[in-house]
Amino acid sequence: MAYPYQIKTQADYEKAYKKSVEDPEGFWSAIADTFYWRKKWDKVLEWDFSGPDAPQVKWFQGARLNITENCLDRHLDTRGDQPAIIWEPNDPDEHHRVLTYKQLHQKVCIFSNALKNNGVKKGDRVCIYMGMVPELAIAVLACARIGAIHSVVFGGFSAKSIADRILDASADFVITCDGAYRGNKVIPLKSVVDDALVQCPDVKKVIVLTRTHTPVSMIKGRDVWWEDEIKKVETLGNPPCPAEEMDAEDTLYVLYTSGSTGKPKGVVHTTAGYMIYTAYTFVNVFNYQPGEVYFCTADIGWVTGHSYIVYGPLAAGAVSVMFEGVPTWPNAGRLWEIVDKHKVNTIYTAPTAIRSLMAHGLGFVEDKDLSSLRVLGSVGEPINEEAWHWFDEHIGKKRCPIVDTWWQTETGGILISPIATVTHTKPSYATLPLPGIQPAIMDEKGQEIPAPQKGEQVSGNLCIRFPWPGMLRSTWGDHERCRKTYFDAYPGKYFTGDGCLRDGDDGYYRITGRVDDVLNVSGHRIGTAEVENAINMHADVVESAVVGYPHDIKGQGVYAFVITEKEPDNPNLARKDILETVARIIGPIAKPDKIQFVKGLPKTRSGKIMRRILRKIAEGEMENLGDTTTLLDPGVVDDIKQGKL
Ligand code: 6R9
Repeated sequence: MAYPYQIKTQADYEKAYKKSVEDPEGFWSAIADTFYWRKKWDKVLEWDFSGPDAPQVKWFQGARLNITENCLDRHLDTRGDQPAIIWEPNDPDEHHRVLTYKQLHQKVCIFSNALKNNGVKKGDRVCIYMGMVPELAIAVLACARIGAIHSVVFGGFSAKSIADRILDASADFVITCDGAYRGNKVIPLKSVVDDALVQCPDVKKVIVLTRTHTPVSMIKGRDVWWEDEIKKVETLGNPPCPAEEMDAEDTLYVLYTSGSTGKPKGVVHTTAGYMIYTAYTFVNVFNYQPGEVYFCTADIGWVTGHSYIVYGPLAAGAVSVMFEGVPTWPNAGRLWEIVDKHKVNTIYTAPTAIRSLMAHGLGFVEDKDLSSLRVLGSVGEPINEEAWHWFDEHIGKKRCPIVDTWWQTETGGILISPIATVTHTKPSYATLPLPGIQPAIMDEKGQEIPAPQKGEQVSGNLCIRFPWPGMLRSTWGDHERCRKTYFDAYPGKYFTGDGCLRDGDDGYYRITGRVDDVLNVSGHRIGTAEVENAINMHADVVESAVVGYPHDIKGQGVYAFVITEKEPDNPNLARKDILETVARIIGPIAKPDKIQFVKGLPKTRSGKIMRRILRKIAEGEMENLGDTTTLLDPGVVDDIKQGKL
């Protein structure tokens, strides 16, 4: 089956884009027609970005469906024996696993019944904290099949972060593993969950999958083994698990992400629009052809894994490779070895991975057969030209288009990106909006900047002026927060938090990075306020300020300026204590790369920390600090400069 909505030429793109703007309802309903519905919609779109209860966005109102019937059941007749998931383990010597659509369907049905047997019902929240094993995808899909709302928490987050998310979502159920393999490490996931649950007495059941045989404590009445629960269903003869009929706008999942405040938000995605948007963008951006092998290196703990390992590829009936390990273990050739082994046609990865592999040299690339590759993708942060060219030359051998895909947890799917084999690519440009996406570049006064003329470039803050099916609908438990965060800065528009530049010669967009207090460290989104709160929990710390600085591999590094009660006797030990505190409070991913102890922070008379100055110092730009006259005590700046790491 080819995809009727696949864009094959520049003319197709232009036609689709025009139609999507002139007649968005006609455009999206024609695509939606190719999916499986229990009942079709009464109305394609109703929306409001500016009222007091904004955003109000309803796609395919009145429609009834289950996303797993689209991701699994409807493929059974046409491609039941084709692999749905090819799973590559952490240890290259362990055998890989292949789950065909039939097998995945069966496993999802069995685990769905196991969830039901454990009391999970439609609308319940289920927190999933697992490593990258096939059962993670199975757990996600099983929740969706019975209408439970999944909230996946990345395996690198701490017990406290899990607890905060469980409490915010009032999740009554947790699915985890005894442990997870990542490179040469074993992460004791269940034990981290146990620490989290000390704060979450309402959690009724924890289902634990065996992976690493790490010793765990199983609490009577609360904790059960995945394998036992499956057996219970199997002894009943595997009764079928009909999918729960859901409303188009029922919540599919909540995924927590960092913003400029200290507390992560639960981004809410709903069912029908998200399904159509992830499938449509998957097929078009990667120019996916039926039967091809597609490999996204992300973790399902992040939105990229949700949309482009699980939902998008499976809704399109694709072959999706899932990798348990890390790109640099046992050596920096691991990703290329996987490409070679499974004859991967498309690899979708992050600039930080490319940069770290680049640093290990070509020895790990040259002995692999990468001739199966046809399309390369990048996501998570701006891709610098050096990394782009390395990817192009050494991995794509200059014959594979690179799609630099810009999007966010909130957008659900890719918004600005080349379309592989169609769009002419240009290093460091995400190029053009996909059909249905109407960007607007705004100036500081809140005015829209007109499109640049030839020979001209404009830059400003990136907004989107019209709804698209995959967008967030709310933030869990606090709709007003969603309005304030995304729809307040530029009334009537969705504000992305990113800055961008547009080139008048080709109309291309280049994403320049966050304009708020969000850092992008190795493609992970981290709020500076979150890190500061964590540092400030340390008993010796009075105050701290965190900024980002350019980092060769991570893209951005975390630089913390810290005031302590008294000068630390042993600064190195004090730094380690702070790192340990951050790892405890947020997780190891948020640990600062540099910690500088200071006596004071540059503050305005109203007490606001002038981060602009700290950012410059962290970047090593000591001279051009700009206007410091409004500072309460300009002297602190010299002190900080002298102590610069
Ligand atoms: C999908 C994802 C979102 C933030 C986003 C932006 C940055 C993502 C990018 C990119 C430049 C790209 N970002 N893709 N910047 N070029 N191709 O990463 O979601 O974790 O929510 O991060 O990542 O700053 O605002 P999320």
